[in-house]
Amino acid sequence: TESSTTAGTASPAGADCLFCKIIGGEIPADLVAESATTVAFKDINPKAPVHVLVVPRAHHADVSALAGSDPMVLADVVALADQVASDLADGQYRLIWNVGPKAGQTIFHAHAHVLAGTQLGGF
Ligand code: DGP
Repeated sequence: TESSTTAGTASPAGADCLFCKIIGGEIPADLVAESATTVAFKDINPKAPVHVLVVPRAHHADVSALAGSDPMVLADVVALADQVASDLADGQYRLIWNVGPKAGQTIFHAHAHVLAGTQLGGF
């Protein structure tokens, strides 16, 4: 028989991937928006009045891997982030992708941070 793959899943969900478990409903999260390819839920440790993580359903380690293998889903993530910023704030936001531990990445399932709802400081 053929080996099974799920359409749109570039690599298998890691058994111990926290965000795969949230997407699969095994671990609860405060969902704020979703699309066919993407989910958005509140960050557990918010750094701004609106701090939402926008996450492709398919497992990719980081945005570099996502961009290389599925740029249309990357566009979906950005579009859902923009929608969340308009729904929960005023449409003005910062979008952050941490890539690698040196950048502060701790969850190795690609995700964009949407920060909004206040005047954000400079870098
Ligand atoms: P990063 O450092 O870019 O890998 O961001 C990971 C984010 O994930 C961090 O801001 C905290 C958040 N986070 C970690 N564990 C959980 C969780 O169980 N639920 C939710 N909603 N967010 C989490």
